[in-house]
Amino acid sequence: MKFYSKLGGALLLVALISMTVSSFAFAESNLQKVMKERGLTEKDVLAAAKTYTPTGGRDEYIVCSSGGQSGQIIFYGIPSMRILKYVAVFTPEPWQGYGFDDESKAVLAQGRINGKDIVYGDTHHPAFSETDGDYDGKYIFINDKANPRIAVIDLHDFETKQIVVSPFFKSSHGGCFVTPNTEYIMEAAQYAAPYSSDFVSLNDFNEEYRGGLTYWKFNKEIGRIEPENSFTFEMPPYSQDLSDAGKGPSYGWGFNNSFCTERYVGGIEKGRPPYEAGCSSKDTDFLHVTNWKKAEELVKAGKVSKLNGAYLITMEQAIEEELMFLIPEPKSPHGVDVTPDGLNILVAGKLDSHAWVYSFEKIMKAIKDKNFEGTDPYGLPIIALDTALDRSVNVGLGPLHNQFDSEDGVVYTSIYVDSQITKWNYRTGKILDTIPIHYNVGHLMTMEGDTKNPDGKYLVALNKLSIDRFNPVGPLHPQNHQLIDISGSQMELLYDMPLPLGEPHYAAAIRADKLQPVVRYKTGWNSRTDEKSEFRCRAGREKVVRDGNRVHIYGTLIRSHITPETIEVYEGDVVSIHLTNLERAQDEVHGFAMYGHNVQLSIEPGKTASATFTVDKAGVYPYYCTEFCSALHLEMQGYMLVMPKGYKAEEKAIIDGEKYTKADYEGQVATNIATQDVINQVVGFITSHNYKDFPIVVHLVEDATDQLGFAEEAKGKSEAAAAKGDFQNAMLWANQWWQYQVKTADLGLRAKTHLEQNGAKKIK
Ligand code: K7E
Ligand code: CUA
Repeated sequence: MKFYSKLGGALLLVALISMTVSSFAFAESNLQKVMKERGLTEKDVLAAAKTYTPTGGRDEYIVCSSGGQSGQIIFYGIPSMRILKYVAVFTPEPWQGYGFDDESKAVLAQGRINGKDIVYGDTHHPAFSETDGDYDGKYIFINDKANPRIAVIDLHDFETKQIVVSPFFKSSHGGCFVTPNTEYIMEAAQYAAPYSSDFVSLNDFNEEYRGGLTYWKFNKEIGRIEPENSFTFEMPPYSQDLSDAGKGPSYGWGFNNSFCTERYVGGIEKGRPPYEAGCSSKDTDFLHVTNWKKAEELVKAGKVSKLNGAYLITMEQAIEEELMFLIPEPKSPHGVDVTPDGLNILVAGKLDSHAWVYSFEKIMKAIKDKNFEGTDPYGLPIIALDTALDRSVNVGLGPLHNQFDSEDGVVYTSIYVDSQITKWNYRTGKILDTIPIHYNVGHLMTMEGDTKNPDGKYLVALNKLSIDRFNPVGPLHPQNHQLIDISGSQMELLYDMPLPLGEPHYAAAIRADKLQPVVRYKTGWNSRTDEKSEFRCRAGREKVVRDGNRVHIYGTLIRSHITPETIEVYEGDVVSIHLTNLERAQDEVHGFAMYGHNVQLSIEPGKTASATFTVDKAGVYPYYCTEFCSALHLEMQGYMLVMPKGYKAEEKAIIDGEKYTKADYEGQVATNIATQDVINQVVGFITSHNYKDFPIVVHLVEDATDQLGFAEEAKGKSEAAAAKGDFQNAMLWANQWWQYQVKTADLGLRAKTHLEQNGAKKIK
């Protein structure tokens, strides 16, 4: 007996193995066939396996990339390189209703300059908020180079909340870089300009034009920048470029590089040599070293005066209080990056083939010993290069930016002219590896690569040119983000991703599990101010409030109707439509678009959004929901009737297009009873399981209960009409009753599926 069972087991095992082998062989021959057909090498297939993410899969890292001239930011996943979302920041974006609803218009209005609306931005450097030198997943900041502004994006809903305008600069590039606890966001000027908004002749460039560096105070509790507690260092009219904040031992200090310390102002139209000649004639420019910790104390002690309504630390004061120092750096450098341990500062040469490694300790010693080689024309002390430098390393032609590896001392530098990434060690000066890039890399990024604890793993090269990498789409090419595996000793190219929107300058990658965004708002929420909207509306409380020609309409949205379904106003009225999305289910967004009024709202579950406009022409203006939200999405519609002034709405009943009989009504009721049976079964399934342990299901059940309540109401109206022999209305209300049942069933089935797929347990 024993023997037989053993034999049986063995036979079964053999059968299983041969099955596995044959199915594996089958898969393999299929794979080989596809590889052959598509001309893929084994290396390609390996790269695909490292990036391919099956349906429903998640990425390990989320990237926030600048969107360049689009004025937006872009989120995508790594390693899949799937684009998840463009977030509107400085530019109106209709899908998100940004710049179309009153709430976001108020955010954009914060970014006005000299009273003018500025509806685009040139976003360059996103920065995640940090706690103790590590990303905390709470906020992201981005600068606008063209109009010196900073925006705050809250990662709890990925929406732009605030825009602040520099009170001094006329451009800004060296932002956003945050101090290790996001005490401040650094923003440096780029093109020197007068601090006033008046005309100042270029002949007065040296005396009247100024650069600078602002430390914007960030309040982490409320998630907003406090301009009133921010301060700016006045700087010489050198073109300050990128910045970085010290950390660890260098905490409290900030670093900026610069170009065109020649202070050349061009003028080819007057026969003078152009900017590029005059701005690169010297061999070195200046690294600016600022002590923000000490400056903060002076501000708090009331020792800093204001200009243009904001604190300005003049160069005179900076010299006197020993707050700012200069150190020569290679000609026209670009990136400046503080090492994860905070001990070194790396500067990439751009017009030099070296990366220069400065020592924070040596800089501090020179400052302490007052060991200066002289001063610049503005009296700022200069620390000699030899005094501050650990080493310089030949990394290739045109080094731009640096990012760090998880391995101590290892750094990656983007090499623009040579189109490559160089991996090297800043402690030993040894070159470890290089990889060619397609083509002309700007910034590069490793996972959490500018924090205290870089993760290594992947690197993205943000390439300026894509040339022949993609199908041609005309003379304006997409940019190319190339994903590189850096987990081994040799870098390996994995994937090319075209980015079809603006020039993404810089990007930052955060571990996905640090992000915990919400799926819905508290009902009646103004998402831009993050408080209850004064215009929120509950189900059944929809109303119209008129004061003279000022009309406020308080409405709601829930599958599948917009309340109100008819809006009657008069020519010349100023109308505000405030809509609250009553849904609680995940992803049940409703939109709102109206003919001829530039209205397009995106109203996510819980949100209240408003559109204000003047109706200057009598007419008929249909509106509808723009998100395909349910099977009866197309029926989410209505009319705004703009009546001529003085028009009296006639007492004329609406004549229905269709006539219904008692038989129609009874047929519908039979359908509804059958539908109710389905609902009861689903409800039975849900309530017999531990559904309360699944927040998503709890929300669906809440929504379904609402819908069922509405169904009851409609049922009552239908029965009342039938009792009076009014089968026209009885049938219409019976149909509405059924519509609510369908929505209930839809929600219930979604809940049931979720429970089944996520291992819910039977409780009774
Ligand atoms: Cu294009 Cu940082 Cu603005 Cu370098 S920047 S490439
Ligand atoms: Cu709501 Cu479509």
